Formats: sequence, C-alpha cells, structure tokens
Amino acid sequence: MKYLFIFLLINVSCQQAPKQQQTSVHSCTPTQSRFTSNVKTTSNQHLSASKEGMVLIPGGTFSMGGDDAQAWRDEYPKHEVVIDSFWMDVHEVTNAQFAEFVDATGYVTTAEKAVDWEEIKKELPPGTPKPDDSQLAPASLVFVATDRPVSLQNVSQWWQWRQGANWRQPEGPGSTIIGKEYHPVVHVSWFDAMAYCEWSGKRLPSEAEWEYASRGGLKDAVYAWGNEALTNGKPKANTWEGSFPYQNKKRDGFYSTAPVQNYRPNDYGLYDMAGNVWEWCADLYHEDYYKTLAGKTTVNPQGPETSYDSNEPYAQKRVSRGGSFLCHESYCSGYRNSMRMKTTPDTGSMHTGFRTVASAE
Ligand SMILES: [Ca+2]
Ligand SMILES: [Ca+2]
Repeated sequence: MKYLFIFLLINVSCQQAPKQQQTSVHSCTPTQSRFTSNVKTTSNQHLSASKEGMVLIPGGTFSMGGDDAQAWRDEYPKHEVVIDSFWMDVHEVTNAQFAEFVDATGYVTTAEKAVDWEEIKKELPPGTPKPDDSQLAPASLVFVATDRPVSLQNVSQWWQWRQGANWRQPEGPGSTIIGKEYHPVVHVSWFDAMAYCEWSGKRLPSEAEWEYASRGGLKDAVYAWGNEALTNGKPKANTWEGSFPYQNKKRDGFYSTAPVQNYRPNDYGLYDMAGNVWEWCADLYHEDYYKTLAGKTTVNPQGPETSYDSNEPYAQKRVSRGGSFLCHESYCSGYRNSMRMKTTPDTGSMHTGFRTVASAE
C-alpha cells in the first residue's frame, strides 16, 4: 500500500462547496500518471470516413460555460463561441467497436502495458521516490464501493489501482466484456482514444464542440435535456443514485455502465452525453482558459496551448466531459453540460470512454 497512490496524485475532494466562488477547481477522477505514447497528439481526420452512426450537428453560436450554482470556478466566465457544423457519433464508442479496432490493428492499450517510471516521474513533484516494480505492472483504476459513509475528501477510499484491469476485463482478472458488447469501452487512455480515431478516420471533439453538442440547441440549459432536475420524472441518464460512494439505488437500472442508447437522446439525437462514461476531448486542460476568452467571440476554439491545474501543477492534462455512472449531485454533478473534468492523458479508469467526431465537408 505504501506507494499505491504515489502515481494517483490524489487531490481535490468533490465534496467542496460547488460554487463559483470557490478558490479551487474540481477533480473527481484521480490522475494516474503513467507513461506517454508514440501516438500523435493531433489526428488527421479523413473526410471520406464513414458517417454511419453519426449525426450532423448544425453549426451556430452559443454561450459556453456554467449555468447554475453548481458550476465550478473553471466553468466561468461564460463566453460566446461559434462552432462550425460537424458530425458526431450518436453514442459512446462501444466494446464491439473498440474490439474491431484492436482486431484490425493489434493495438495494445495503455492499461495493458507496464508503467514507465522515467515518464511517470515527470508528472510528479521532484524527488518523488520510485515505487517498487510490482506497483508498475499493467493496471488501471477500478471503483470499489465503500461499505459505509466516508469523507469524500480522499478518492483512494473508492478507487483501486488494480493489476489486470483493462478494457477487456473492466473489473480486473476474472471479469469480462462478454455480454457487454454494446456498453461503452472503458479503461481507455486519451492516447488509446486518439489511436482509435486515427484508425477510424475520425477525431476527438474539441471541448467546445462537445459542450455545444451536449446542449442540443437549448439556450443556457444546465443539462442535455433542459433544466428539469435529474431525479424528477423518468430516468434521464446513467448516474449514481443514492448516497455516494456506498449506496446505489439504481433507479436508472444500472450500477456501472449501461448499454449505449438506453435513455432518451438530446435534441441533436445524441445519447448519453450526460452520464454513463466520461468522454475524452481533444483539448488540453487549463483552469484559467475561459478567462482568456472572456468578452470575446471565439470561432472553433481548440483549447489552450499549455495545460495547468493548480491541484497538480506538474501534470499535463486533457479534458473529458459529461460525467459517468459514478456522478452524483453531492459529489461532482458531472452530467451538467458545462462540467469540466481533467486527467493526464495516460489515465484510464472504469468510467472513462469517448466518442468521435468528423468535420463537415
Ligand atoms: Ca446508475
Ligand atoms: Ca457519456
């Protein structure tokens, strides 16, 4: 246990007062600094790529950023953004789709490789001692519910760094994705998502494209479906219902991932933009990025040039969006349109996946 979380750089609690006035920004997913990859950090989208399973998102102008009192500091200020039309997958990339990619290419995901200490230490405070080699074996982050209420200040209480956990066996050795072909793939790093995009001729959405699409044409709505509270009416998304992280009432029908397209789509025909799994975006994360766009109209923003998260100043992070089956109002409310998650690109976990986009010709 001594080094278990050295490379999980655990920091901010999700229980902090979720208000605009807070001095820190939010992080629900522990960062698992691992190693970098040879995968390119920009993808060459092929305009001829198939649009099967995608929907055309009509371009337009919107106000990007926080809409309610639950928004975190990094969701402000709201700022005007113009987005060109683009195609987007109607659902998260599934296990079946990812298997097709792996079968065709022989690709090995980040979680299936040992950790490279020479790379990981770049993300850690100088002088951090090297863990025992046994801690560097292939592994990924698995959620394990607690058996009682716990302080939400320390995510290591419910995240385990489990050897053998990867997209094929999401809960570790002995688990399987058989029967979950239409569930979203998980334990994919940002590098893995980029490799899939390269193979499929698509790309990851920019953070602005993702939020624009999630809003489904609704103006300043908190959620992809509008402003109705998540807990009112029929289940709207796969989230955590009950008391996090020890009691899940499963009103939405699922404890962990749900099959894609299980809940109503938003007005653009997109499923699970809220909940199920977090979705990688292309952009680097910088907690003050929106401040640089304040008062301006920005056309197709591509994110900051550099990454910065004051909670983990040595880590270079990428954005993910939309929340997951682990999101709860008391914790992160990550299923809001404007909620921003950030983790190092080598981080995989059992609640993070992605979907792809393609520019309109
Ligand atoms: Ca659920
Ligand atoms: Ca999602």
